[in-house]
Amino acid sequence: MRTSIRWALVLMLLLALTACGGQGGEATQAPAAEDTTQEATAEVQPAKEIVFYNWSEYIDPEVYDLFEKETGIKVVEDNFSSNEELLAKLKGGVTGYAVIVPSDYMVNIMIQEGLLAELDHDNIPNIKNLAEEWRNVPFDPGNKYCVPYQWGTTGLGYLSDQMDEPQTWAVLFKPNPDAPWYGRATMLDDARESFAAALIYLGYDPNTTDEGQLKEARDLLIQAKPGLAGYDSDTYEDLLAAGENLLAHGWSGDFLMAQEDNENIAYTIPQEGGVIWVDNLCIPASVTPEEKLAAEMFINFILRPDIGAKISEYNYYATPNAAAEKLLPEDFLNDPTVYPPEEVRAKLHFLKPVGEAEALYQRLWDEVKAAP
Ligand code: N2P
Repeated sequence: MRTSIRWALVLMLLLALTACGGQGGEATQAPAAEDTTQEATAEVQPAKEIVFYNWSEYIDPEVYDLFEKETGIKVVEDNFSSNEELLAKLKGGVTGYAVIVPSDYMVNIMIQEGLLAELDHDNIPNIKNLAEEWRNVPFDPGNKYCVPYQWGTTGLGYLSDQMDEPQTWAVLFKPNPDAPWYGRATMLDDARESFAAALIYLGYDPNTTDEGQLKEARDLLIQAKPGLAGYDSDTYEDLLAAGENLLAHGWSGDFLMAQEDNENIAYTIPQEGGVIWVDNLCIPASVTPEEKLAAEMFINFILRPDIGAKISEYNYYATPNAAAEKLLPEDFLNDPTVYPPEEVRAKLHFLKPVGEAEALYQRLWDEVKAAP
């Protein structure tokens, strides 16, 4: 009796093992590779927490709470100050960032370097809310890798109760010790942006790769230094609001946001022109499938009309989201700082990748930073 029970157990165990082996075999010998992929995708659960690597003060933190309430996914924010800093992080092999916000020309570079994951549009149905002109941007046709987040311009913010509206970039590049803003002005801590200001002032293409022109721009930036309090991309608008500085090279919406603290802050694009840009929500190629799904859900959430409008109302940048734009108040849509009028727009340049010259820009920028 006992022996037969023992044999029966051994037999059951053998049967169970064969069954397991059979199952495993079936799974590996799946008839169509496509089915396996679908099965795998269906099994992916979104990560419970993702890191959003963003420019500072660029999203209403309430968006995180609303997203978490809806999906259970927590978003943690970390900040970078320039496209080059973001690129260096990714090239250095950092992992853990699920959503990043590179500008136009940097999207180009990142696609070329294989640093971005392709978006699964099935997970981002709200992409349909984008205005037509943002569905086919030259740096990423068809939104294959990124979704435009916000757009704006780069110009000069100033305290209108303490100085006249600056008409020209000469307020920075021809420093005058008698000017009230001398030593109380800042420029962006950003190679491409600061070189663009100098090149535009000199009448050159802000995307030039000509070494002579770039050296001239370097000399001009060095010449401006005695009139500067420093280079700053994160707190320049707060220093204006506090009355510590009078003039700053910076991004349109940041100055509008700081108007909430000091109504005398104003913004202008000097007569020589300035920079126009669009920042984009993208997913680094290094993400896990779980992070990618959560990242796509977050991007889809941002593309909801009410959330898009909320973000623009917070950061004062224009939205590429047509459905969100409909929800924004008239005075926002008529604000010339947010939407530059045609004659100003004609003087704005997008930054473009400069290929090999990128290293030259960085080297000359290092020289500017190191100069007295
Ligand atoms: C927000 C910075 C705007 C990003 N503080 C400039 N591309």
